[in-house]
Amino acid sequence: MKKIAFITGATSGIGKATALKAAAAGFDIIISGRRKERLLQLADDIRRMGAEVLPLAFDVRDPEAVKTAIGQLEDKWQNIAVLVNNAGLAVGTNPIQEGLLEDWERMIDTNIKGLLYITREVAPLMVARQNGHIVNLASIAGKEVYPGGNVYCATKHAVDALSKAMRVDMLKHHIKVTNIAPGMVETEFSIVRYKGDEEAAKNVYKGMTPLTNEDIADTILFAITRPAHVCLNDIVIMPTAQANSRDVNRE
Ligand code: NDP
Ligand code: 8X3
Repeated sequence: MKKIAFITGATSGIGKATALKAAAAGFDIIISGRRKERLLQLADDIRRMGAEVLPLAFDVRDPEAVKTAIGQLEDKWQNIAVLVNNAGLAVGTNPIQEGLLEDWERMIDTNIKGLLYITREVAPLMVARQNGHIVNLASIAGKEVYPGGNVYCATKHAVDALSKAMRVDMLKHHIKVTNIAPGMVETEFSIVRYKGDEEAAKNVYKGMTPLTNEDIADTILFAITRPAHVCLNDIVIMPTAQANSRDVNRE
């Protein structure tokens, strides 16, 4: 039987690339996100690759929706070997004194609470089987802070802490936890952060070569295909042109 990978935030960017690469590597795939049409299109693409796929459209911020979607999984789909907690976003770059509560709540509800709701439903399935691997998409924003990053950085510091905490709680259940902390990856991330301002989003990567969604997907695939006794705990990955969140070599 093929292993099952559940990837949240698969309608775009890192999640989409990870779903496609995991399907190519022989996993059957559960994909989730809010944009149903994109999910169904991706599901078709994955099916054409010969993998089975289950698209689940829901908002990770809605605990009841999360519970229903995962609680109603058929037996086959409950055997989730790998959970990739990828759904997440940054909204806004205001300094703290000008922060918008609505932006803060979207980030906290998605990046921390959404990740927790998903994990709360999937982890017991893994514990019951005494096997599994949870991959959390954190960020270098979970290792450092930078101007205007305030609440986004706080949410990713929380993910970093939760990865460590999950690893401790999961230890006796033989479940691996991998924290992935990328630097700049050109996806829809900056378009969302700048609320649809594509020019501002483009400028983030001006004069430098950012990582691609495929670079991160390759890294995730490497982590989830190690032998049973090997766990990559924490992976920091940046473009060659980036040293940290502030030092970027633009030419
Ligand atoms: P994208 O914007 O391209 O993709 C984000 C994904 O998250 C989409 O599929 C989106 O789906 C999903 N998502 C967002 N909010 C929700 C929600 N409320 N419910 C369900 N799904 C949701 O960005 P990336 O691929 O770059 O981001 C993926 C992860 O990687 C995020 O956690 C991000 O913080 C992290 N990251 C990104 C970096 C970057 O530079 N790009 C660097 C470091 C970390 P939909 O809108 O359909 O719901
Ligand atoms: C995304 C990377 O540097 O914009 O998490 O915070 S950064």
